[in-house]
Amino acid sequence: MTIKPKRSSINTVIAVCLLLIMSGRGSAQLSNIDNTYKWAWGSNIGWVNFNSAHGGVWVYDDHLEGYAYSESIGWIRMGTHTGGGPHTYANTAKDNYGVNRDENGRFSGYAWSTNAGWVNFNPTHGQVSLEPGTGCLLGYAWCESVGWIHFKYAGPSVYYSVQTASVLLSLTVFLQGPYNVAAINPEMTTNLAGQIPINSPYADGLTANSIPDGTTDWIYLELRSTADGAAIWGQSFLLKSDGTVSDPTAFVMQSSAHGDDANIELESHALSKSSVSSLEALTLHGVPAGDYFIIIRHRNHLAVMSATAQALSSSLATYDFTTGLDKYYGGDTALLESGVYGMFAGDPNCSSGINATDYMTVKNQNGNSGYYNEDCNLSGGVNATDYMVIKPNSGKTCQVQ
Ligand SMILES: [Ca+2]
Ligand SMILES: [Ca+2]
Repeated sequence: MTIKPKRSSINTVIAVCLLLIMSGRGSAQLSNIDNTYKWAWGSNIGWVNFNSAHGGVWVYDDHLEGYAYSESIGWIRMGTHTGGGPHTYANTAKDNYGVNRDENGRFSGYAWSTNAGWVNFNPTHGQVSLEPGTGCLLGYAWCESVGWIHFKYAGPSVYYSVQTASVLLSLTVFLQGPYNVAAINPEMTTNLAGQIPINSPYADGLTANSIPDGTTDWIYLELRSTADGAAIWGQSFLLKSDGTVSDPTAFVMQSSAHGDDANIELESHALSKSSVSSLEALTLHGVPAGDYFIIIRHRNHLAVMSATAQALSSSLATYDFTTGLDKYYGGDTALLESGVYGMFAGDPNCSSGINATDYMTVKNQNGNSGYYNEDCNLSGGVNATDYMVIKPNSGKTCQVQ
C-alpha cells in the first residue's frame, strides 16, 4: 500500500466522521460490538477498544465501518464508508480504503491510523475472521509500525476478545398460502418435503445445517431502527409448520409452550384452537441492544412489520404475529380464521403488491412441479389453486415502506 491520506487535525476528522455516521444511522448505536467483549491486544500498543464510548466499530455482512481506539496510537478507522448497506472497499484511493468481509467471514483490506499507518487485516501468516455461531473475531491483523494486533486470546478462559453484540428473540408468524384451516391446531401444511433448498433463496444465501421435517419454508428477518428507514440487520431463517421461526445454523434446545399431558391438550382443543407454538430463542449476532421494528419477508407473500419498535436485548423477547391485527404495522393483514392472523399470500413477482401481474406470473409456470415462487400455497406445484390464493387478495399492497 502506498496511499497516504492527507493528514489533518484528527479531532476535526473524527468529529466530521462521527456526524456522518450518526446522520447515516439516525439515532442508532455507533457499534454492534459487545459492550464487554470489545478488546483486542497489541503487544506494542496495548489494548484496542472496538466499542469505545465516542466511536466504535460496526460489523456488516460485507465490510467494517467506524473506529477502534488505542490509548497509545489513537483512533483506527475501519473504512471510509458510512451508513451501512452493502459495500466493498476498493482499497485503491484515500477515499475508498477499508476492511472487507467475505461470505465465509474472512476479513481483508486495510484500516488506517493517523499515528501508526495501515493496519492489514489479511497479512501473510495472519488473517482476521468472524467465527460463525459466536460472532467472535479471531486471528491477527498487522501494522508495519506497531506489529501484530490479536483479536482473541483464549487459554483456560477467554482473557480478551472482540465479539459482535447479540440479542435474543422468539418469533411466530403464519403464511396465508399454506395455512391449513382444517387442522386441529393452527398450522401450515405444505407438500414441499425434500424440495426446500439447503441454501436460502434470499440475498444472504445462508446454508442450513439441514431442512428438518416440519419446515414450511425459508423466510427473511430484518430489523430497522425506524419504521421507514433502511434495515440495520437481516438474515434468513426457517419457518416451522407451527409458525415458529427457527435458526437453520444452530442446534438449540427448544421448550414447548404446551404441556405434555394429553388430557390438558384435549381439554383446550375442545374449547378452541389454542396456540401450541414451540418457542425457539434466536440469537441475532451483530445486533446491539435497542428498539427495533421487526420485518418478516417471504418470497411470495407480502412482507409484514411489527406495529411498533420492540426492545431487544440479551433478555429473551418474544413477538407473535399470529394473534391480532394490532401486531401489524399498517393494520392490514390476512385473517386466517377466527383469532389467527398471517401474511397475505399471492405476490410471486415480489412487487410488494398483489394484482393481475401475479396472475400472469403463475400462468407462465402453470403445470410445473417443484420449488417455485409461483407456488403461492406451497403445494409443491403451480396450478389453478394458486390463482385461487391470489384472487381474494387482489389489490392488497405491502404495509412495509
Ligand atoms: Ca405482485
Ligand atoms: Ca400450488
